[in-house]
Parts: sequence; C-alpha cells; structure tokens
Amino acid sequence: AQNQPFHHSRPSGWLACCCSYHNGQNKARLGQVALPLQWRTFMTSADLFDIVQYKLSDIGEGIREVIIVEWYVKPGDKVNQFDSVCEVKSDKASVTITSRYDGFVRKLYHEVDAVALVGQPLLDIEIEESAESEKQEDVREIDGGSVSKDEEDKKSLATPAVRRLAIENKISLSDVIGTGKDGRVLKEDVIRYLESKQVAQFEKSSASKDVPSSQSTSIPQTPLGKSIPTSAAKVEFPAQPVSSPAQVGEDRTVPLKGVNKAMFKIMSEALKIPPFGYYDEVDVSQLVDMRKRLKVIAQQRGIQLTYMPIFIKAVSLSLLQYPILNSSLDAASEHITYKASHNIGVAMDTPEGLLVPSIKNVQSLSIFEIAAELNRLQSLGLAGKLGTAELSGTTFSLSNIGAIGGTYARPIIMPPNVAIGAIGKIQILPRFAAQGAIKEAHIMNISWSADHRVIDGATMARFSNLWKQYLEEPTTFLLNLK
Ligand code: CAO
Repeated sequence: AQNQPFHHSRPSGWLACCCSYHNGQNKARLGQVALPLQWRTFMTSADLFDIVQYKLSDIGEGIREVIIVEWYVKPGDKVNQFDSVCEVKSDKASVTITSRYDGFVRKLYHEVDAVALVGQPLLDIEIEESAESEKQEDVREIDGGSVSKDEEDKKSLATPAVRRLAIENKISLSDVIGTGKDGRVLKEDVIRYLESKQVAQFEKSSASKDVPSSQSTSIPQTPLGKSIPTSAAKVEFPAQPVSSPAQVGEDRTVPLKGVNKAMFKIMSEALKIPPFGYYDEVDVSQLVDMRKRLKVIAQQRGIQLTYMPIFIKAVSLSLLQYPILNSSLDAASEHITYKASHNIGVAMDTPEGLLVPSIKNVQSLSIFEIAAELNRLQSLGLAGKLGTAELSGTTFSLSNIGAIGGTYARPIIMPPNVAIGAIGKIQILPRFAAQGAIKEAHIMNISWSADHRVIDGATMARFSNLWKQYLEEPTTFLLNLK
C-alpha cells in the first residue's frame, strides 16, 4: 500500500466526503526493472529516475469508468505528497486523486471530459527522491550502533519531504511509527502522530483544569483504540495548530479544491431547495441525569457515550411515525422514495473539514451500538480515513453544532435528502416548575430545516414534538425500543 496514491472521494449528493482509496499503479524504472533497496545504494544518479504510473483503481460501488472533471496539474509541474492532481467523477461519486509522492508530473493520459477506465493509467510522476537522498537513506538503513535521538532520526526511513515535515513540527522521526515498506515513515504517519499529540495535549490541559487531580486523566479509547476528541471543551482549549499559519503579505487566489470544492458544488445545489425552518427548545434535564449514569456503564465497555447516540435513536423512532422525512426526492422526475433504512448522517468537524458520515440502519441498532459506531466514525474522521462506505447513503442528518458552541443554526438540506436538524449547546437556564417556582433546567435548542416542496410545516412540527418528547422523558424510549 505504500506505493499507492490516495483518493479523496465525495459521493455525489453529500457535502464533504473524503476518503482514502488506494490506486493500483505500476512503478517503472527507466531502462531497468525495479531493484531491491540495498542494490540501489550503489547506483549512480542516472539510474535513479523512477516513473510512477498511476492507474485508476476500483473505487467501489461498481464504478467501472469515470470522467476527468479537472486536472490540477500539467506535465512539468512539481507535486508534493497529498497535493490534488485531478478530480474525476462517476455517476455516483466525485473523487479527488492526490499525489503519493514528491516529484514532477511527466504525462497525463486523458483530456478533461474524457472517460478513464478503472485499471487504466491516469498520469505518470517522476519521483523526486534524488540519488543522493536515496543513497543516504539506504546507507543509514544499513548503518548501525547509533544512540542519540538525532542519529536515530537519521536512521528512520523517510523521504526528504517527510523529514522536513518532522523538522518543521519539531518532532523526532524515531518517535513516529512508520507504516510504509520496511517501516518507512510516511507523511500520514507524521500527521497521525501530530494529531495524537494534539489530542493528548488537549486532554491533559482539559483534565488538569476540569478534573480533580485524583481522577484519571487517561484518553478515552474507541473500539479502534484511537483517542476520542472531547470537542465540547474545544472553545476553552483550542488545540495547537500543526504548523504556524503562514504570514500573509499579499492577496492570494487559489482554486477551490477537495472538500471546499465539494462544499461549493453541493451547497450551490442545495440552494435550489426552499427550506422550511422550525425551531424549538427541549428541556433535557432528565436526559442529562440519565446519560451521566449510562456514560459510566458504556465507559466500562470501552465506549464513549455522548448525547448524540440518544438524539440519533430518538430521530429514528420519530421517523418511524413520519417516514416522509426519511425520504429521497428526485426533483427532475418528481418522484419521492421512502427509504427503508434510517441512515443518519452526523455532521463531523474533522481536520480535513466538514464531513458527513452516516450511521447505517439506526432503526435496528441499540443506543449502545449507535455510540460504538459513532466512536468508530469519529476515530476514522480524526485519522482522515472516512471512506465511501461511511460517507454515502445518508437519508437524514443531524448536526451537533452545540459541541462547538451556539444555540441555533440554520442547517442546509443536502439533496436528495429532505430534512436535517441542528442541535445547540445544552445550557443550564432558569425555567418555571410546577406551581410557578423557578427551577434550574438543562435546555437545548433544536433547529430543523425541511424541503418545503414535499414536507409541510405541520409534519415537521409533529416530528419535532415527538423527538422532543423522547428526550424530555427518556423513559418513553422503553415503550418503543425493539
Ligand atoms: N451540549 C452539551 N454538551 C455536548 C454537546 C451539546 N450540544 N455536544 C457534545 N457535548 C459533550 C459530549 O456529551 C461530550 O461530553 P462528555 O465527555 O461528558 O461525554 C463532549 O461534549 C464531547 O463530545 P463530542 O463532540 O466528542 O461528541 P458528540 O458525540 O457529542 O458529537 C460530533 C460528535 C461528530 C457531532 C462532534 O464532535 C462534531 O464534530 N460537531 C461539529 C458538527 C459541525 O461542525 N456542524 C456544522 C455543520 S455545517 O457546517
């Protein structure tokens, strides 16, 4: 997998879908066959031009061919790892293909709007690793007996670009677990390492401020063994950026790419929908109390139980009563499809931007199972590994903007879905109790948007009322859970 480029995929109809696919490729050496690493050590620089041929790999969902939408590079251009090289589109997904190497583009195999077949080459890149750097790296590999951190660093296998990234971020390569061939440290290994450091740092500062010193400050683990970000405290403790922002001295015009480009296209499409907005407040005091107890039990089973799984299950139970809100609209043919599965999308703030993975078949999942899946999706999102399977097929969405802050939002409906909800922050506020006494209540705001071409306001309001009832009196779940 080390020699394979990444694709970033955005299934059509969904805002920000970004996944790592792996392309098949041939690695051709000019005038010779590829040789084992140790042999290369003794070659002259003239022997060391690697031309990497990218092929369009199977990108799933039965896609056999794509159309080249746009090239971001041309022959002669220099590309770095993770730079976008082109965008391709099938009837099901848009995919941005990114470079796996630092190097120079040597050949593009297709014009824009041409059809590229799965398994056929897309472009050639001459990889940049110079004879000297490869030679040095390989000599380092076979050298031994080093003890200092610097020397250990030098022994780690990595491209010059990866070394540069490590230096810029003041980390030691020897601390990073390389997942490439022969333990080579890849750029994503460094990024993953930096992210885990960020989360650990954040957890530490959060714990030292919020948690009595006798309590554990360990980072909660997901089923994947990844740390879970606790974003509710993000406002107070912003994580350190991976690198300092560039000093901007002049205007810069750049093309929209990747997630931003997807957002541009899909939001433009979403503008065609006349939204009906419906807003309400929910007293979640009982739920807060209940979640506190369930959280401990879930934690013992290795799962982080936030409010989201409960909100999501309540959505699904309410959709059973109002199935039109879980439908898919084909505006062109004026048909509506009532979707059998409740695939609830969760707007997720990830290092790559906004992504909307969905939890599939929520109608048949317990709250605990939803929590486990949400933990998994969050870990994947954090690691930049959400794929088409996670990012497609959404039928209804929730956006927990309250995890960041704020009370109301106007969520944008993603066609072909017909509704979406945005959840505000739970706040402790004064409210009237029975007999007019003032009580302390946990209040949360909900903002729904529905496609008014097919959903009328009364349906949206009734759905919202039912959802609210589940959350205000969480014991009512018991009656309808199967
Ligand atoms: N009110 C109060 N507390 C909240 C909260 C809210 N609305 N939302 C989350 N919290 C709490 C959680 O319960 C958790 O606390 P505990 O540690 O006590 O369990 C903590 O904040 C961290 O939660 P989380 O954010 O990690 O997890 P989540 O399941 O609540 O939310 C996710 C997951 C993915 C929805 C969230 O992390 C996220 O990315 N939200 C941003 C969504 C977004 O960007 N929307 C805009 C879309 S349009 O551009």
